[in-house]
Amino acid sequence: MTLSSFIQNTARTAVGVFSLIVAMSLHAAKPPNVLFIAVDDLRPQIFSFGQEKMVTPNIDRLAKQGVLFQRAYCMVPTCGASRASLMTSIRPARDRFTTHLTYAEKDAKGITTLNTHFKNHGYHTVSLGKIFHHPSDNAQGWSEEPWRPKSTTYAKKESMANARKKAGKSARGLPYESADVADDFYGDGKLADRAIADLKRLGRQEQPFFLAVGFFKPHLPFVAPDRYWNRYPESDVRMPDNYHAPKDAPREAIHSSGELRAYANVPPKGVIPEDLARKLIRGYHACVSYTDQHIGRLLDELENAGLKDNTIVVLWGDHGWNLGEHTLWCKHCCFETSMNAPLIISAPMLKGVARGKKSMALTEFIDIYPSLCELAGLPIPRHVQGKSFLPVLKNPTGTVKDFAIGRFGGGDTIRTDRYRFTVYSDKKGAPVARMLYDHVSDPGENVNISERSENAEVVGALAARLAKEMGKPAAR
Ligand SMILES: [Ca+2]
Repeated sequence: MTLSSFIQNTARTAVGVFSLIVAMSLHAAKPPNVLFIAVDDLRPQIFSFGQEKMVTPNIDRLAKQGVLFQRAYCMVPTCGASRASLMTSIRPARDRFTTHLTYAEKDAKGITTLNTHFKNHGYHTVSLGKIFHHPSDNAQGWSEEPWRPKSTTYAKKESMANARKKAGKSARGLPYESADVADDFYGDGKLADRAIADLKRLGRQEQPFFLAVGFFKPHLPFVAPDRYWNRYPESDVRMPDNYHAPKDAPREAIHSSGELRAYANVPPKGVIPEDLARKLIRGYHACVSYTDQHIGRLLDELENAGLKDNTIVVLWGDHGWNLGEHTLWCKHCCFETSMNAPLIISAPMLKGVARGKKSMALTEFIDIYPSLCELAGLPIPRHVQGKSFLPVLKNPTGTVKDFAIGRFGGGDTIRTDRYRFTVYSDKKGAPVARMLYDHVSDPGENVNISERSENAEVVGALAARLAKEMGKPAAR
């Protein structure tokens, strides 16, 4: 170790110890632990979010312990970019956080990420599974090397048969699989086992922990043990009411569901046939229940290890997912189905934080960072662009902001209490198309009304608001 790095490390440790003392004085006892659960591609397809056919008793149990955000929105509906924005609390822009392969440390150089901030303030931080898209991204912000389970994607040989090769590189098998295997056959079962072992280990330490557990399902392919599929009889599967593009929507709004088409036995173009669509919907539901089971095991372990009362639990899906709505599959678009994602927070150690309540407050995923800081008694870094929703946790009928903004590709989108408005721009930033949906009369976003003369004033106001609040390009 060089002298300067020794001095830096010593200084960082001193800051960490000091912050821990400050945090301990804010919280009568030990500072709260954080169990940070990310679920890849989880839309609010959950019983407690109003999906009555879903079997998700464990996520529902967490909702009863905390506050469920019915209108939380990702910043970018694709894995790496969404996570980078959430973990930095910095808005995406046309040149920042743009793809599933985004690195936070490259697009937001020098920014202290959420995990790093907790580590710098005395927390033992651990990353299991998928938190950042790349395990190496901001790896210095974890107290231990990020860990991911090793497993095969499929249990059955035939699932890989006829795998489709894309551009001569990757070969993908079927988009779904139902197999008679144990829960720990697939990666997420192994991940839950490791997370439980770590909860036992970390719970015995004096140091508070920030344990991040990122489940990989319900991301494609929809592989799950058959008993989870059996919770959703084939005859009960319903196609979405709007298995069609919205009336008068611009062509920029609809993509070709390319992520799905990389899998075997999926037609390369055209509307996905209904028999395949039903299998996909059923498979997605099965994977949600499979993940719910793992989450239940983590919640059980919190109780068994005596950690429940002093652990903040936050659960989020990294973005929404289209299950055929608007003919779309996967994410990558500016519709509500792609932007809206689940968020639940439980903080039992803090007086005044509600339990078992649902909030309709518009919430952005960049708000998670400052909220966790406040809940844990840590300072909020100056770079943070989100706003703490602690007031909503105390009063779930309240709000802290009246919009949620996100983007994907050439589209920038704003959700207000009543409307979703989207502008598509060309590479030079000139607007080329737009969409307006009135959620009072059209919650499914089926009729674009942006070009109707009676909406000119609303469109003008929303366009101005969007331009004012959206992420600005990175400073050069
Ligand atoms: Ca994802």
